[in-house]
Amino acid sequence: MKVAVVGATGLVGTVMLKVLEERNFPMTELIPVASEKSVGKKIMYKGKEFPIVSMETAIQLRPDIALFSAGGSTSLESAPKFAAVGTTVIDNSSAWRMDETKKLVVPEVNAKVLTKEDKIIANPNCSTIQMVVALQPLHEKYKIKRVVVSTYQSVTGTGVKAVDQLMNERKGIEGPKAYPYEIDLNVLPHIDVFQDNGYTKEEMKMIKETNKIMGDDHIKVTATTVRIPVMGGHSESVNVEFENDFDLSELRSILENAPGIIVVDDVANLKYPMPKDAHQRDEVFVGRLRRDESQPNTLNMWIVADNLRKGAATNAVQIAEYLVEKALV
Ligand code: 11C
Repeated sequence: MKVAVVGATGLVGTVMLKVLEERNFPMTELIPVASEKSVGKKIMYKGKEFPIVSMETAIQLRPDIALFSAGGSTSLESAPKFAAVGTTVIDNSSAWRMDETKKLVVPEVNAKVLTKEDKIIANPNCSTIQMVVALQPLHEKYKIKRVVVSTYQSVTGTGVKAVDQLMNERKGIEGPKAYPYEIDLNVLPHIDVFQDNGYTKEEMKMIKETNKIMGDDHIKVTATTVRIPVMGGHSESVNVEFENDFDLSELRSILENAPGIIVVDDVANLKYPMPKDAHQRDEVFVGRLRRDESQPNTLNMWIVADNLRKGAATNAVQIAEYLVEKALV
């Protein structure tokens, strides 16, 4: 496989390269792509140097797969150009996610929807990915009616500027601000821009993307997304109402046996998922499993994942792995 990584110097692009290397992705050629100011610089992959090239050069090289993490407008402009030369694009931006002609994929949930004809495939939002990985096996068994989610999201979801803001504030240094308020020792109930309905765009992504990935518009979702001064991953408190009742130990064993999930739920020994433990890991961690005693057939759980890995880079690489395995590229 000839693989282009578009946005190779960014936060997610860097992790994409790391994940490709760690998982020994079958690659004959790596084509790192970044903005004009980085062209000619080198990146390291498997101990070798690779020169960063421009978008135009990369398109001429006709890669088999292009992993994009370069923002929505770059993707809208350049993904179709790659698709036109036969490249399959896996795009981490929100540009194509709700396009009815494009698939939105989390391999553990809906990889089967992919075909050879899919030339632009959308990678979902990080907070959606980790939630649907945990919801899908439960939906298959108990049928979900409604989900109420509140998130506790890492500053890495915003990008380098936000990480710098947090670190600068911690050291008492003035610097550029990614957020309208201080983030250290604070909590912002505000991720991405506010919409006319009072929700943020991040909240609406969680609602719409969940229905599309799970292929079920009947699942009702409501979300409150919150930024906290944390780095290792996103956490979510998720309340799930099922149509059918469940046995808690059976439900736990369904999650334990589901792909991509590690259950960490031993409160007697103070074991529960935390971003510090999920950091640099590819799995989704689930814990605090307990009945919601305020109404029937309802569960409370806590879900944590590294938002740059399963929430972005790892999910994109897993889609690429599936395409290779099923000979869809
Ligand atoms: C955040 N979820 O944590 C966002 C970052 O649509 O891919 C990812 C935005 C996206 O701020």
